Amino acid sequence: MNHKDNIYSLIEKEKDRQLRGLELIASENFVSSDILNVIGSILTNKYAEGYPNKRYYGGCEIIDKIEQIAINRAKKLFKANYANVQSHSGSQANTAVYLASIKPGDIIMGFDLSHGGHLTHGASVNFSGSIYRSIFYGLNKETGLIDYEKMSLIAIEKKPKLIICGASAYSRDIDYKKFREVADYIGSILVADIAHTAGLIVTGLLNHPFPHCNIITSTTHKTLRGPRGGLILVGNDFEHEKSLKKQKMSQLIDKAVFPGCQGGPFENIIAAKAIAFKEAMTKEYLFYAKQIIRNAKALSKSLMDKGYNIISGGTDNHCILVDLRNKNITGKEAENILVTADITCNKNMVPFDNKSPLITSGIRIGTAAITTRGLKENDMENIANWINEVIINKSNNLKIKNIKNEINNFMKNYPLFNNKILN
Ligand code: DSN
Repeated sequence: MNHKDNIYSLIEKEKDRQLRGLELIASENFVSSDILNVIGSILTNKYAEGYPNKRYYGGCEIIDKIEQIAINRAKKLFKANYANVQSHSGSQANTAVYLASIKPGDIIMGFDLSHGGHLTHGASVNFSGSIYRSIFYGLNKETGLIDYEKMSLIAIEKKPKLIICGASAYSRDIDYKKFREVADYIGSILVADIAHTAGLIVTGLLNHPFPHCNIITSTTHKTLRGPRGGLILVGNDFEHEKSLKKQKMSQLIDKAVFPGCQGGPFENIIAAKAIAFKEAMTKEYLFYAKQIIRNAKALSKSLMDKGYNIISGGTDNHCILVDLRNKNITGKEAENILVTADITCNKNMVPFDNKSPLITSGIRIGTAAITTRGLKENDMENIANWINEVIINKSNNLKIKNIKNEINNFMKNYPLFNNKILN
């Protein structure tokens, strides 16, 4: 660290890093200036434990209105009858949903982490895999698609109390109806975690989990392009028996978020979520969401043309999972060498990977952030070229430096998204 560094100078350096490079991390994005301003507003000063009109602190009259606007917009955007906008993250949203709907020791069924699922879907290193007994479904080895048949057989045999669908690294759309059929058959609660794809779902570009799923959890900062945070939604509210007492699922979730697993809500973030929900209802956002998918399809095709193996042979969403096993490079090496050329992505397990999660055989690429910067389909061939050139010249520092310069000059043409006031 440079001895002159301080937090402000480091923020400037980070801003330069974000602007000059190609941001391909599938879970990242760039928020609008409105959202950034609201995150940095004085709303952060206020304690407001509880819910609108039911708080444990005085002086919440204005905060109540803000949170209510966020709730109303979330319900409208996701076609839900109930929304809780207080979860600090997607993981905390999932924590609250489990707390609301099942008991310690119950069986949950999730998407295998090494096939594209998330830690909170039952991984042994996560609370979800230690408090609950987890079982998993995964991909078909040949097609790279979710093996719905096997999922049904496992579920019917083990009868999980809760099934969670949704993914962190799956590039295809999800057939929620198939999950519903199984959930109905065994009487389990069905949850969709749409953290990655929320923005593509609310614009109608991907299948909507409602009415098939009972509950949706999400983050607000990936394709949805809002502040870093979580969200819980219920389509049709229903009575649920927990601890011999029947209560509405919406009430159980409210209690599970606060006081169940969180304290005071971040009202600056909740206000920023409200802005993001409104942005996501605009025509401009629909164009943006369509472009995310067009870019992902074009990039996936360009990489395949260069001999890269793409899991499932393409993508329906913002995400591309590249299997590097035919390229003589691990995921870890690829992530590290790409970052030296200012191409940021993350190493990722590929299905049936024989390498550890710290090494991996693949990388995950996403197009949400570069699409916000304004890149279009015809730029994807360039990006595929740069990725390929860096990987095949991994020991050639001069070549990589030249590519980095090319990328830095190219990205100067795409200043950060700056949208109009939409509050
Ligand atoms: N870390 C997020 C992602 O990158 O997908 C999920 O929590």
